[in-house]
Amino acid sequence: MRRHQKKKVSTRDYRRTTCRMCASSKLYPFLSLGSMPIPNGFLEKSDLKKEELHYPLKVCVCESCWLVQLTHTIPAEIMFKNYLYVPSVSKTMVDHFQKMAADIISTMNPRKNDLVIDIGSNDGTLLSFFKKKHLNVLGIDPAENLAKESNKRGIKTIPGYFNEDMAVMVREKYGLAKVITATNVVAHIDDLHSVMKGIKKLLHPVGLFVMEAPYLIDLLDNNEFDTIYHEHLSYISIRPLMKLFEKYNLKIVDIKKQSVHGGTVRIFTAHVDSEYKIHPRVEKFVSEENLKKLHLRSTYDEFARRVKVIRRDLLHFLKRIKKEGRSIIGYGASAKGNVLTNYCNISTDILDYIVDSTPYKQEKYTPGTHIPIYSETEVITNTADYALLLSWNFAKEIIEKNKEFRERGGQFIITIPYLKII
Ligand code: JHZ
Repeated sequence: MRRHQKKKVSTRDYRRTTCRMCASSKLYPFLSLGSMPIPNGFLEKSDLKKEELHYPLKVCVCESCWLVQLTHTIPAEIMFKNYLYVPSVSKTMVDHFQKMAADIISTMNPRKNDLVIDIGSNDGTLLSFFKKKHLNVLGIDPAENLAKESNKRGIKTIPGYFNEDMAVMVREKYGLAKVITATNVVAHIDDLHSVMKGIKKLLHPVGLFVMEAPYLIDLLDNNEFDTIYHEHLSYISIRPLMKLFEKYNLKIVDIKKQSVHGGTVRIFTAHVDSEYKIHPRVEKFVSEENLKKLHLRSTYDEFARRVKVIRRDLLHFLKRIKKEGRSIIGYGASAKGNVLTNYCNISTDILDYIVDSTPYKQEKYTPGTHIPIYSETEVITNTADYALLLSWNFAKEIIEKNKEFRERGGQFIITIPYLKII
């Protein structure tokens, strides 16, 4: 195996001592995934010999507000300035965003030319569906490469971070927003209070703020430990979030469960004095969180125990089939895949390479484990016996489009929620 030049960042650097939501110092650490590079830190061939920074990856729960969060906060500039993840390469995500736009439009009937703002707009996929319905759209995203691409495609995008100052600037220039969306981004933001202040200032009196985030209950129930990584500073559950919104005179008016990303919640929020009624579903989510004992240490300890079992079983299986002379490739160079491979120390001694549909990732190497990434067409010509599914959240889409691989005897290895070979 290739020798990697690791440089471990001290565990004292970037360490949090208080909860990012309620400022309590009662943080209970329950799982360490070790030390690894940032999950979207893909490398060029010329980078492979350079030193690679490894940051601690450890998760804790606040015993005051019960927000699950990382113990270390890596500065956003390190992670998001040049970003290679785009949702538009996955049909599942494009369909999902189309339905999400339709859901929001039917919920609040915005008028032609009303303003829709997407925080963390990535390549503008979600906004493109609002634009088709004749709404004015504006994206905000720190990834300069993606903002440039979106602007080229006609989705006006400001490169930058959403916070209170950005909200004030946008309000002055573009006016109040009838809809503000934020998919898979609130959990990525360190200063949640500044986000809330920004939303409060930018949201029209009858507007809706609609966010989506992977749901903590699914993460725990389905052992989705590989979705724990440096970008995800918080792991969203409703009870702590509700308190945060209340603090800023915002109210959660509805929550809808979605299947993407291993189980996601779509949360609709409005000004507290707006006419939106609170749907009974909201209370059901709160009760469910009590039933699931999200307010007990033992829930998290038990999860951490299961994670170690998954690693042990997976490594045992992979080593056995390698010994039998079988070849294995990886499928989907996702951020979560990079967590799994780094945590399990899986490199080119086990995986020949990884295939991925994202053009930006192809011909690059995975962070930490330095596995080469090729386009998906490699699977068709390749004779691998197994494909380790590193994007288990797209299992259906990926398995369906690789019928030929299975017809000639290839098998998929799925790790989450438990080891399965199909
Ligand atoms: P995917 C991203 O995580 C990053 P990742 C981010 N931080 C976040 O919060 C979560 O999403 C929610 C490829 N693929 O979506 C494309 C194929 O090759 O699970 C992607 O590289 N063929 C914003 O990176 C990867 O798999 C296919 O047919 O863990 C999937 O990455 C399909 C469907 C996907 O997210």
